[in-house]
Amino acid sequence: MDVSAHIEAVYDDLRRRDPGEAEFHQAAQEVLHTMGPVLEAHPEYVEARIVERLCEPERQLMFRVPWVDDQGTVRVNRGFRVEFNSALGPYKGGLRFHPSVNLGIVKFLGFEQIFKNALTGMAIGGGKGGADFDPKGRSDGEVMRFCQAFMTELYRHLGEHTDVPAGDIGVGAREIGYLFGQYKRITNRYEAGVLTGKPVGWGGSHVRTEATGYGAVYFAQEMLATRGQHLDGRRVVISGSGNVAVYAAEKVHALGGLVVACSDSSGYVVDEDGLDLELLKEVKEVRRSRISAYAEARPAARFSDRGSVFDVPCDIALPCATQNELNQQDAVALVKNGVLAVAEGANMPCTPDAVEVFRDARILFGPGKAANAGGVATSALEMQQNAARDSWTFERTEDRLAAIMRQVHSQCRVTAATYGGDPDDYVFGANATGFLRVAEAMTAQGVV
Ligand code: NDP
Ligand code: 2IT
Repeated sequence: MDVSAHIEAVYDDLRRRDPGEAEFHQAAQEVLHTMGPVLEAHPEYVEARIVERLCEPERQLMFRVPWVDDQGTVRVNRGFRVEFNSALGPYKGGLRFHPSVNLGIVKFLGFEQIFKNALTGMAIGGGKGGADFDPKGRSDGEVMRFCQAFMTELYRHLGEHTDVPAGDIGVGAREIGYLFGQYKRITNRYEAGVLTGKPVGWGGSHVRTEATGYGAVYFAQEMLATRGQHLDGRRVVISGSGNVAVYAAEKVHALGGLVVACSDSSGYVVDEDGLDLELLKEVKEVRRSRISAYAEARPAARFSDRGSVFDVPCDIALPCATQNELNQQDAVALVKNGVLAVAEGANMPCTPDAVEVFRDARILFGPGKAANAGGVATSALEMQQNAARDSWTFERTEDRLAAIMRQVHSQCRVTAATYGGDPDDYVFGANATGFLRVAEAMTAQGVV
């Protein structure tokens, strides 16, 4: 069979059957258009329709989430869980609470998660979920009642061997706590391994909070090392100021770099002295305030709500906010300002034409499936500790994370080279490595 015709047919079919799921189409296209050399080498995967099966989730759940706000008003949100692929292990992936959440976004995230999770080398399948609930401005009581209502429906689909959610945008330790409490209450079972991202005091893993950001910086460091460069003394720009952004910044500073800007959806701050991370955590994690409050508290910093954080000159850019936040124009500005490396802390933050700009300029580019895999990998470490009723030290866990990120990085390069590509092509390397592992398992498990 003609491989490119096969890929085209799968993609056309997917768009026809799921119109209006723009982000899912984009994520699928990004993988499918790199699959040629792999499928040429493995006609058995074409024969077994692996690509077609990968693009169709094993199960998609959508449910009503009714709850009552502090004024006594009844609210109705929509909940999602897409259980995409379980060839390698239980469905694993975060929950996103954000007003923009819809089925297409959950599917794009779940699809990416399959390859990312495979790339970590761990025994986790791919899934994702969330709700179109907006936690901004909601009291703790409202967030708790929402989480309880959400779990009241979702619990029946979860289990440490079935489906194990974690956090994502709008879901952190507070939400995981409320979700776990409700799961425990309904099932009358303390199943620590049913959710990851729990606080360390009751079943969580050290380093899970930091893992995605730290891991993205380790990945950037590995990429730089291939060109004899390092982070020390480098200027770094980070988008977002949530979980991934804050801990990426922390690791950059620990390795001698200087983070000069970060952002949220209202604008960005520039702080030429290097971000004050204690202040940033206080503003974002404790006060749950806007990023402008950082600049108000620090005279050396300035806030802007015009243009893009990526206009700020830097050596390394780490987009850590959300999908399609870094467009072609941003990429051109980064290249013009001499950027050396871009590592995606977020999922699919760079638009396809931005990635093209980096590729043409031979900028080191780490796609999210590889660069942000440290978060889910540490979730898998949390599952291991829960299964063993064990708790590792911070140092031991961080060593494991660092080793996993080195392995993810080298695996991307090796696979790219094996299939006749450029070892610097981390996009192809990540997609192909993840695909091969899942395809082998799916083939062995038969047509299911
Ligand atoms: P948080 O909710 O902690 O932070 C999200 C940050 O991104 C906030 O600063 C937020 O700003 C900003 N943001 C969100 N949506 C938008 C938007 N539409 N436009 C502009 N800015 C936006 O989430 P995380 O840090 O956990 O997640 C960030 C990214 O990393 C996501 O893409 C997520 O999928 C990905 N990721 C997360 C992992 C994890 O372990 N948490 C693991 C791997 C990837 P504001 O407050 O103004 O909304
Ligand atoms: O996108 C991601 O990898 C995450 N949000 C983390 C998923 C997880 O299960 O830890």
